[in-house]
Amino acid sequence: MSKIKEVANAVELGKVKLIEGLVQEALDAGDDPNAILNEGMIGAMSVVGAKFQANEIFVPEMLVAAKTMKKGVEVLKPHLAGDSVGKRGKYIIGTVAGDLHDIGKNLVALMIESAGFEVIDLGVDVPADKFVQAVKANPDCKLVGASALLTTTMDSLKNTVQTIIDAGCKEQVKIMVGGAPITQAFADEIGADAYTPDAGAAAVKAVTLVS
Ligand code: B1M
Repeated sequence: MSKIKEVANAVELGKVKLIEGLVQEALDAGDDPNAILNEGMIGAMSVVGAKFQANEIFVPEMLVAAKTMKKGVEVLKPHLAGDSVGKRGKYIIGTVAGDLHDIGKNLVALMIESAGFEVIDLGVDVPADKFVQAVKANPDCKLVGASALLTTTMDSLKNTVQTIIDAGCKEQVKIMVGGAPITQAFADEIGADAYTPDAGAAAVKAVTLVS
């Protein structure tokens, strides 16, 4: 079995204690860190989601898979991130109110940081007002990213964008949105400036938005 497949199996089965060693072994074997992330860990989370949907596993198993992935990403982090933190300015990011999913948001934050931004991470379940407060507290920040993973929190994303607009912050910041249920059409509909489907594309888009 390839090392990447072993990493994927460990995430899928929630082998928290084994994951760090397996990711390190994959790196030592010369596997590309991006392939370990995308084919190994993100791929495994899709399988976890499908099993949850099919009632084959339940919330506790999803949680332990998420915990396993987070530990694995910690080992990968130095291999994915660059060393030019902050040179492109600040980037405020958070998962919208009502939504506790943070793995995708954390990956976006990591890629954004590696593209040279200083990331201000507001965490999960972030009320729209808190985004506004953060924008106003950082007048030199030009980008905000908001993540939503549930179809039920798409409205919360819409409210977040509208609250930022209503607070008069659009002069200062551009708003980027993303997350599994989000589409370009939805981003356009709610008045976001940019939608990207994944973390890598978010980093590329962020650079173009401030260039
Ligand atoms: Co939840 N969950 N979950 N969950 N969970 C999903 C999202 C679900 C699709 C599973 C399923 O049914 N197949 C489903 C949503 C269905 C829907 O909305 N239609 C679901 C559900 C139903 C729920 C609960 C309601 C379950 C319950 O309690 N009955 C509950 C809701 C809690 C809440 O938020 N209020 C819940 C809870 C949880 C856990 C806490 C157990 C755990 C999260 C732990 C954590 O994040 N710390 C969890 C998990 C792990 C998942 C799945 C299995 C994996 C999510 C993940 O991390 N994916 C997920 C199924 C799935 O995604 N296939 C599922 C990997 C991650 C890298 O991908 O987050 O999509 P993703 O991020 C991507 C892109 O979306 C994009 O880039 C990222 C990487 O490239 N992206 C952006 C994300 N944000 C972006 C922002 C950007 C740009 C791109 O710009 C700013």
